[in-house]
Amino acid sequence: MDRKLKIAIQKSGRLSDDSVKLLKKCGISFGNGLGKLRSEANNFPLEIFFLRDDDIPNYVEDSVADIGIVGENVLAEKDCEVETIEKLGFGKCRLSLALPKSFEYVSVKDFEGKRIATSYPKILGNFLSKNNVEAELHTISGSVEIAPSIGLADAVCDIVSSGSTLFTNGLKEVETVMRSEAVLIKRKGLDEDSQKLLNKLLFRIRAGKSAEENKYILLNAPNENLEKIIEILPGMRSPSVLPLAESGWSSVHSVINENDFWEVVENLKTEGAEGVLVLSIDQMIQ
Ligand code: PRT
Ligand code: ZN
Repeated sequence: MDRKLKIAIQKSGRLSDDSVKLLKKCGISFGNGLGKLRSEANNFPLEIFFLRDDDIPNYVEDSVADIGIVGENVLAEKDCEVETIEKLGFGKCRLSLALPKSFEYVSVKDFEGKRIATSYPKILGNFLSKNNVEAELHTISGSVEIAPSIGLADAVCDIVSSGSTLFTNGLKEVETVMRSEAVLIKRKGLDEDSQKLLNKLLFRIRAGKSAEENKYILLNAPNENLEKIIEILPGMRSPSVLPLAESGWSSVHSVINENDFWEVVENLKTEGAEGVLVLSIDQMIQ
C-alpha cells in the first residue's frame, strides 16, 4: 500500500490562508473548497484535514493526523505529546496581560488578588506562579476583552497582534506572557515511510522559507573596489563576479538576508556600486 502523509490544518481562521499557501508553495496542489473536511493532493502523497485549531494537537497526538500546523499558544495550553519540528513564520502574535487604561501599573505584583479573564489558564497559571503572584483566573472561551467592562474581571490575558482590540475596549497591554507563531508539529513514533515523506515536505518548506528571508542582488562595481564590495556581500558561498563589456567594471551577483538589506545597499553605494537590482527569490535550495 502506498503510504500517504496526513496533515491537519485550520479549517477557517487566521492560520488557514497561510497554511494553504505554504503547501501550495511546496508545489502541492489540492482542492480546498468551502465546507470540505478532507482533501487529497494530486501530486504528492498527502491527505489534508481541515479542522478547528484547538483540535489539531489532539488529533496529531492521537495519530489521526501525522503532522499539523498550529499556533504555539494553542500547543502550550494543550500540553499534548507531540513534537515541534519547524517554526513557520506566520500567525505571529503574543499572549499578554492587560489592564484598564487608567490603572497605574508598576509590576507584575499588581496582579496579586486580581480576577483575570483568559482562555489560557494553564499558560497564565504557570506565568503567575513563576512570578509568585496569586490571582483568581476566570476561564472564558471568547470575547475575553469585554470581561472588565462588564464587571466579570479586573484584567485580561489574551492574544494580541496589532493591539487595536485591547485599545477599543479601554485596556492597555502591560506584560507579555508568551510570544507565538504557527509551527509544524508531528506525532510521536512516526513510521519510516511517513518520516521520509515528511523529510521531503520539510525540504520544500525550508527552501521556500529561505527564499522569503533572502533577496537576490545584482550590481555593477568598479574593479578597483571589487574586494571591498565582495566583503560586504557574503553570498551563499561567495558572490559571482562577471566582467562587463566596459573595461574596468564587473557585474556582481549575490544573495543577501532581507534583514540586512538596506544596510548592505547603503554600504555598497558608498563603495561605488551602480545599477543595483534586487530580486525576490522563489525557492532557495541550500
Ligand atoms: O475556529 P477555530 O477554533 O479554528 O479558530 P479560533 O477562532 O480559535 O482561532 P483564530 O483563527 O482566531 O486564531 C488562530 C491562531 O492564530 C491563534 O491560535 C494564534 O496562534 C494566531 N493569531 C495571530 C491570533 C491573532 N494573531 C489574533 N490577533 N489569534 C487570535 N487573535 C485575536 C485575539 O484573540 C483578539 O481577539 O485577535 C484579537 C486581537 O487582535 P488585535 O490585532 O486587535 O490585537
Ligand atoms: Zn480555536
